[in-house]
Amino acid sequence: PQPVYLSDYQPPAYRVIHTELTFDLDPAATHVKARLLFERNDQADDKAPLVLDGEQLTLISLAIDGTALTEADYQLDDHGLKIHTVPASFSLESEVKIAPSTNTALEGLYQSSGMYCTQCEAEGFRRITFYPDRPDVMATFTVTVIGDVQKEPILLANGNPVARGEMEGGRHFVKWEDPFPKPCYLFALVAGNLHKVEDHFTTMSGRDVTLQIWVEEENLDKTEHAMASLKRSMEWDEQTYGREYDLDLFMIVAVNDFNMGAMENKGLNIFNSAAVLTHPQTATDATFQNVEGIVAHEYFHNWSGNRVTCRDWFQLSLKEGFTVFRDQCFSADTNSAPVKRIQDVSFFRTAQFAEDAGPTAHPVRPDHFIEITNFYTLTIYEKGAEVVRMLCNLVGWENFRRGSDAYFERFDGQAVTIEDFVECMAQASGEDLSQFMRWYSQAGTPEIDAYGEYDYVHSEYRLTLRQRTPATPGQPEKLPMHIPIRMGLVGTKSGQDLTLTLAGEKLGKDAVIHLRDEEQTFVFTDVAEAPVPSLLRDFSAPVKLNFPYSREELAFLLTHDSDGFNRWDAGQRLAMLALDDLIAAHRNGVEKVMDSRVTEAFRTLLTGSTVDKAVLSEMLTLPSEAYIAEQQPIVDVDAIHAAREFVRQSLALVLRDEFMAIFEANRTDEPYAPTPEQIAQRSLKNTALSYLMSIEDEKAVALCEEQVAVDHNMTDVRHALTLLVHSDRDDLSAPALKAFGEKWAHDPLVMDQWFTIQVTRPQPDVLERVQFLMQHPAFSIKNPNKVRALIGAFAQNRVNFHRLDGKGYALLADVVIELNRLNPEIAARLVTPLTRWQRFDENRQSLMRAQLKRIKEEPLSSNVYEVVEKALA
Ligand code: BAL
Ligand code: ZN
Repeated sequence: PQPVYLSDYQPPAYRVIHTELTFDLDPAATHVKARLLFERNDQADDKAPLVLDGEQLTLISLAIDGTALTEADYQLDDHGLKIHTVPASFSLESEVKIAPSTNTALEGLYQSSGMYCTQCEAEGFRRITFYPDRPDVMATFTVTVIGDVQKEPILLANGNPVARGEMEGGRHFVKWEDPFPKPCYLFALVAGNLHKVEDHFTTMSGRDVTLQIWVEEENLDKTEHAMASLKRSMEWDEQTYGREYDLDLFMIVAVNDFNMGAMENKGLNIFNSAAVLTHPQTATDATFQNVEGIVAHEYFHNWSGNRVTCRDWFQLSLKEGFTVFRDQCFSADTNSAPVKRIQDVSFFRTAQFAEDAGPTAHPVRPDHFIEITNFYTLTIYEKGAEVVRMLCNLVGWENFRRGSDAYFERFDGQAVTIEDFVECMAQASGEDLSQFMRWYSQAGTPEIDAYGEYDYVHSEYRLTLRQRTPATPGQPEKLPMHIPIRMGLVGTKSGQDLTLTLAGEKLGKDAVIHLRDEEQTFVFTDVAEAPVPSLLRDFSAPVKLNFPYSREELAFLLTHDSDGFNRWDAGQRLAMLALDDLIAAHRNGVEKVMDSRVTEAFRTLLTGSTVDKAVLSEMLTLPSEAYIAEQQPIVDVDAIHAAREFVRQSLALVLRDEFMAIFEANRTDEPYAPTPEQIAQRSLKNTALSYLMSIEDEKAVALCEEQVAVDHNMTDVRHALTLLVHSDRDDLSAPALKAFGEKWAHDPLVMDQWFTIQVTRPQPDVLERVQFLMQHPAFSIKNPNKVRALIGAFAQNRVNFHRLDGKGYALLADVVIELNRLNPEIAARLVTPLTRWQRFDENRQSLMRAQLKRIKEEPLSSNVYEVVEKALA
């Protein structure tokens, strides 16, 4: 397979003015008729052929302006169709046949639990009909869906229904019109035996919008939270961005087999059932919050993505980075803002930093790709959102909002580039953002080494910052970035933020300094007392910042920093220093000794803390094994696991009563509600229970047994069951698991949790469990949620996946090889843990490489080929 390059972009020679489609649904032979009105673009050569994408289509007929074409008129291959000569303006009529029932890749039109649905982003539409499948071709659509009255009573597509009727042979049809021009990746069709929940929203200009959530009948009681989230999102986008919904109908459909979380098709969002269905008995707090965020994300795309879309797929972060930033702000406004930030950054620093340091590292705007589905990455989404967040902080919210208004107004109905977006921000603010653009073109995580010195004589604090971005594949040399660093100086005597005066200008007690050069020194004057710097507040830039803090300074920031995020981060840094010592002790076979400063910091948090419960729960949570691994030059999975467990157990032994008191104080009999207050309380209580279970405290074991039996709240049940299964009390966990599995055998989303709980435990029997569970009737390799819940979760189980006999790697490779044939997109994602082989010891490196080479010997999809090729380069 050959890569495509951003630099080769050419506008299309022909645009589609209007698209008319008719689907005659059948599992093995759906007929798709298309009537496309084309016009040649002014700049195009009048002899330019018409080039259409098309894959896995059986062509039945082809005509231009009613005249059938013969084989001499066109050239057909596995990737599409080229018609040699066409007029300047014409109608192309085609009919093709496709087979939804055998479509296991879940791209294009496929069947999920008997219902028909589509996934067209990025390049799935070419599996539906011959078309210029590129986002810069935007057309209005009229779609007629014909189905069986019994099997497909509900027939949905984008826009508004304009006609419906009965047909002979037990068939019926519905005709839909979408008046907003859209690229074909936003096309959607759903047909099946669906049931709806309906509500309404009145927009800011007083229009009534009908809101519908379509599900299988048994899930009708799991839609309330998604509907409430949708209404909150619509209101938030009006109030925050002035964006109003534009159609009279907004639909969400839940499907069981879906490669992504959800898809923002115009007026007809299609959701993975895991990203929309919730019920207190079946979904955890984390799922409730995730659903709220994804519903918001897809809704926000209506403007940032649909009304204004991407010129080409290299610009993917234009819509995704901006929309993730928007959904992050929405969730922060709706829940606990500091906790949202802590959780996002915690995940980002673990997973995106790893991607940015690995063989598949790429810029927020890649300059080439083989398979675009491989670029729905943490870099495009999450780093893209961090870049937009920096832009917002650089220009200030008011300018950002003016820039965003200008962007939506100027480019409505167009397909544009990242430059267009940034230019709106530059014009609204008057800022020079040219150096800032490097965030879009340079891959890798910038590292900043910081050093500070207090001069008692002159009352000055000199802060020196040196930046460096490491080489990444294809980018050996990097230029300095424009990095906004939000900071304060916390007085060691007063414990208060000191006023920042830089070059004679008073900046206040919390300010943003701009690092633009490779090295810069900032001299703060009138600093009345020796300070501890609080740097990168609220994670103001996606960088690694090293400052030689002493443990005492970190303990000081943990209690005195006015920035909630940095208070949490100081605790993480303090714990990391202790963990580093313990990892070294484990490797050297030396007795492990707990750092009493960490214990005392925890005691203070447990007994005297005034921070809110949600933040406190985060502060009491140690860095994950994955995050710790990211900090090590060579990952020693066993030493990391042993060190972290040692800290957990040491804290639990010394602070047993304090943890128990926190647990007791936060138990409640209130009926479940996904409110921020209740979620915080449950989170804190369950964090305490985790510590107590790390020492298998008798009372904690009894509490877990009690909690597993509660029936009204999956958050508590799942947490307690996980703690039992991850403990050595198999006598208790085996019957509890069995009972849970039997009780929820009918609910696929709960069974996903059942799989994950079992394959993430640290005990050494996990590999055999995975093999056993792959034969379980609830598992199917064709369902992406099952693959993620069982195989994906196992690959995150660090001690078991990285077994020294290499069997964990072999199992993953076996599944990747099988999935490569069935669902290349999921296969390519699943292979990721093997691509990180450079991070491990030589023995594991060679075992992981051997599996990558075994995969490479297979006849590979372009998806898996691209990832494996990079990993072995
Ligand atoms: N556009 C793909 C799914 C999402 O990011 O919303
Ligand atoms: Zn998105």
